[in-house]
Amino acid sequence: MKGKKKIISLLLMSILTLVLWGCTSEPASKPGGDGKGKDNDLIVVGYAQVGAESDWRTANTVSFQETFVEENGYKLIFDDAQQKQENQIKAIRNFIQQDVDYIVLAPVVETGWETVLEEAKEAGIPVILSDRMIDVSDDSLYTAWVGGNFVKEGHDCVDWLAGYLEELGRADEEINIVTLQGTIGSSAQVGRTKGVEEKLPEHPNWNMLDKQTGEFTQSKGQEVMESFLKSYDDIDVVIAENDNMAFGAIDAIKAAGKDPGEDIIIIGFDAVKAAFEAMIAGDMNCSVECNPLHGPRVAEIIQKLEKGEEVEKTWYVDEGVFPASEAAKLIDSRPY
Ligand code: GYE
Repeated sequence: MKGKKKIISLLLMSILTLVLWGCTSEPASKPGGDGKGKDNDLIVVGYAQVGAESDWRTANTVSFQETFVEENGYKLIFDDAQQKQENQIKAIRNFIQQDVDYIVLAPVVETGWETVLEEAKEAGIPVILSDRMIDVSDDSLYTAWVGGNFVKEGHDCVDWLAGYLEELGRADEEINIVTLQGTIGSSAQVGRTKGVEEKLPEHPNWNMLDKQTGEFTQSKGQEVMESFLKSYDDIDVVIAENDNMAFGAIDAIKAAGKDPGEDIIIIGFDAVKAAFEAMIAGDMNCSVECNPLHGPRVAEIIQKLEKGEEVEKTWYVDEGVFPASEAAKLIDSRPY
């Protein structure tokens, strides 16, 4: 009896020793790490996201959430700013307070970032811009930017329309266009509007009747299109600066008893899956691609920085143009 008790207490003691040893032998921080000792060995990334206004944005969020996972060595702190710059500034200040390793910012608009980015710089936290650009005189306020070439997308839109009108035998007709613009002051809006405007003089028979913001959302796109349809009875083309506003325009045109894709040519940007569906349904004519899958690209930049390597300041993503004639063939291969 006595012997058995002794063995049990010896066993218990050795288990206790093992447990205690296990607790204290955890390294305080990763080998070669910065000694901050946060979340064990994980690289902490704060992402100040614009919001959830479009299919593009959702795909972008998912791309970050799937990339910056523990298995890949990251902890992601995600913030949805509901399309408000003040919320993004707050989020960045929170990230600084939490002493994250990297800040990723998808800036809702281009201006007004100096103060908060100075604060990040002073805290020694690298800022990587994703998707949209910022307008600052000191470009040391961010480490790198990755996104689409919005001006080129605008050019591609005009060139595609010119080719399509030619195909339809309407190249010399008077063509009336309206534009549903994105969030005013965002790079995606500024660039696409500029790209289209730069090329308009090549087509003196085209008139830009009106431009107004639809805030990149389907509901606002629909609302603005309804008012355009009331003001103008001879619209030939809608340029929607994202697909979701194009979907809103399609609904407004149908409600007005017209046939989108036939009576009015509809062009969107992004080339999200739902745009391929709208093209297959005959409601939409073209979408100019803008790739949202920036998660792995930002991770590549972070990995380089972790190794102390130099990174390129500007990373443009390759993008195509997808007309309705190719939609059925391509829809299944679309990743977003
Ligand atoms: O086109 C739009 C989104 O900044 C490229 O933002 C992005 C744009 C995208 O809401 O759908």
